Amino acid sequence: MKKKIALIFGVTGQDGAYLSKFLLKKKYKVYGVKRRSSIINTQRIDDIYKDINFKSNFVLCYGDLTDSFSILSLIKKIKPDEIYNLAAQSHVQVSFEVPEYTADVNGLGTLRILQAIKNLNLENKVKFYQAGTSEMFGRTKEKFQNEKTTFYPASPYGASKSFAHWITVNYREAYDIYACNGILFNHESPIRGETFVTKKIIQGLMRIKNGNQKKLFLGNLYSKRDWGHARDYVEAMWKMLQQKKPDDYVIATGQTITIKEFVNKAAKKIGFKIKWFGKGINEKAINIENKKIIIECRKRYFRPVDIDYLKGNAQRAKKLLKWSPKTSIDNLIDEMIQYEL
Ligand code: NAP
Ligand code: F7E
Repeated sequence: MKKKIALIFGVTGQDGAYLSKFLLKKKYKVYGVKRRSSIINTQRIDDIYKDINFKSNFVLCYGDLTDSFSILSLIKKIKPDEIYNLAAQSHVQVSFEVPEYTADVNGLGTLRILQAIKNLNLENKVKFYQAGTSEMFGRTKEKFQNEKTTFYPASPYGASKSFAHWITVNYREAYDIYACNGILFNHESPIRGETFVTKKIIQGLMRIKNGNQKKLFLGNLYSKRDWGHARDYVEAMWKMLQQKKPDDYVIATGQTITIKEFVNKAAKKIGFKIKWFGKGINEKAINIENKKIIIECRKRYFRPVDIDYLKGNAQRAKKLLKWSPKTSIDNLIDEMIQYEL
């Protein structure tokens, strides 16, 4: 039987690494698109090359979502069965600093892939996955967000992803492309980017424990997030492309906790006894054993506007995709700590 071919934009990111391994295990031939960088950016996927079972089916190519020519020529040459668009300027706070670039990569980049599929007359051959996000729900008042919840993005990142979502729906309806939006809530892992809050907390606390860092500086401690494991979420991406008809699905755990609760869980597991005191920007945590302050807040980590509350309802994915999250928040934290060790 002919091997299925997948093309992954954003292969060097957290989800790109998990998805590559997932598809290689399913015997796909995987082409990954990386962008040129001045320092090696393939750390998350280097182990694939060392794996005798995988390396002959894994190919890296250069490309960039801001460059229509590279997108078009890659799709033309590879003629994939499935395209996963995971590439993005994915940091919400950074999107306030580079809004135009964020819109270009996340919004127009998605359009460029869809238009390339159309220009190459591959509408009936290629299946397309778009990496949507709970950030599109933004400041919604709905307490349990699902596929019907109205978008109210609260950052250039959220707005750019909302464009990407609707242009994907539009190309599906206008040109009959098998195109799906995954609306994924926060998902983390040991290979999460170091400036996202979960990784920053665990790495920071572990360094403090080992005497390599004095303090951890954070921003808003009271926003709530619905955190799952990236390994579980990439499976949902693939399942979306294996259905009879394309559609959009929320992927979430349905559990939500504050940043402060995440810190408390991680600190306890790492062996700290901490006590919080102070309010707002002056809130701090002290290590009870040596009376040293180990966590403080800094204004630079607060956003011009933040999303206070996200909690996803993935009932539809559970029913139609037979997907459910396998990793609890506690197991996720344990795995992230273990990796740092
Ligand atoms: P990530 O770790 O930040 O990875 C993003 C990937 O996009 C990296 O491979 C990055 O390359 C690449 N990229 C950035 N700009 C690019 C450009 N101009 N052209 C081509 N590639 C570019 O993100 P992630 O956590 O794996 O998330 C994957 C996708 O899901 C993203 O689209 C993100 O917005 C979305 N999402 C993530 C979450 C989450 O909680 N993780 C939730 C919902 C949606 P470099 O390695 O060179 O930087
Ligand atoms: O922030 C608060 C911050 O940057 C989570 C991306 O994958 O998930 C991610 O976006 C919360 C926010 O993730 C710090 O204000 C406090 O309320 O880890 P984060 P995010 O913004 O939720 C969504 C679903 C995506 O789609 C995105 O691509 O934590 N927070 N103190 C902090 N956040 C950071 N980064 N750093 C802090 O020091």
